[in-house]
Amino acid sequence: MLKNILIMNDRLVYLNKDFAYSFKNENALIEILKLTNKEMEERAFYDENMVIDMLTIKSICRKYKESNLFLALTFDDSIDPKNDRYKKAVDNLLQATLDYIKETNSEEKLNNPNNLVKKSLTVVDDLMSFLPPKISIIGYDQTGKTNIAKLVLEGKVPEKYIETTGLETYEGKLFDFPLLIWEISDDVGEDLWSKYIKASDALVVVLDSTMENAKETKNMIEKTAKDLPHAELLIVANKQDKEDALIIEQMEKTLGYKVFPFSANKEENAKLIQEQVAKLIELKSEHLDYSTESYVVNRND
Ligand SMILES: Nc1nc2c(ncn2[C@@H]2O[C@H](COP(=O)(O)OP(=O)(O)OP(=O)(O)O)[C@@H](O)[C@H]2O)c(=O)[nH]1
Ligand SMILES: [Mg+2]
Repeated sequence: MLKNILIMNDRLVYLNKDFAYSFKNENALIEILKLTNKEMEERAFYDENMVIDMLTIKSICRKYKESNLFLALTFDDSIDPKNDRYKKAVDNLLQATLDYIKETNSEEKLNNPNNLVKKSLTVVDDLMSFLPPKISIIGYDQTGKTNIAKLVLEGKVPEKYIETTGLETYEGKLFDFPLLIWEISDDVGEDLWSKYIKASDALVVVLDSTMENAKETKNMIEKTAKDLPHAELLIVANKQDKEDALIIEQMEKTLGYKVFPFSANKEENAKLIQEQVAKLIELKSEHLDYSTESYVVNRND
């Protein structure tokens, strides 16, 4: 997913749009990119794509000779810089920046990146829809995967139950942020299942809060560690409204992970799951309260 767009010229930042926390210390990212800009200038790299790989976070940087503009896109998944759609989106964004600089002669406006963000929002949206986060929802039959996907993207509970076979994909927005959700059935077979969850930015694992399901889901979670060792997890103990639902402590003991108690059959619970999913992908939004409890599991902590 795309995490950050930065356009600058020497120390003057024209546009800095964060979509998600790229680093625990956000300033560190800006500082690294500033150094990269300086180095590219010294080595006279122009009109070139350059990919910097900083652990799992990648940045594609481009520098334009005529204007000395430096652009960096930071994302946490691999993208082919030669991809035509990406190239076109980057060109559009740089062109919007150049136009903005040309028609803006006040120093104050140039120094206020928000003005450019407002002006180039459609171009930024285009880039975002090109690289949205992908979340996979996994779990056994009838645990509540579809209900959760609909609550996250539409805030609604489906009117009637329809079985999902194989793969179902949903596209929508979460707090105005494009999001792709894949609901993956466990009946697709191991090979296909592994293929489908690849390139997920995060995983939502859904359980129906029974002991039998908790035991089998533990194995499913272990399988994901092989395909996606760095993806963070939200483990949902669904159907907590049922009288025979396991209590959370029992589920956490069986699974060995923190779980999020939930009931996906009520529309008024939409905000609760939306907030946790937003935390799962480290979404930045003024509608989000980061001080509330997070149930996100990071296996690498
Ligand atoms: N009581 C209760 N029922 C729920 C809850 N969440 C989902 N359900 C019901 O459980 C059934 C299955 O829900 P789905 O969301 O379709 O589950 P799924 O995992 O997508 O099912 P498959 O795609 O068939 O594997 C539906 O009848 C839902 O209404 C919940 O929290 N509480
Ligand atoms: Mg389903």
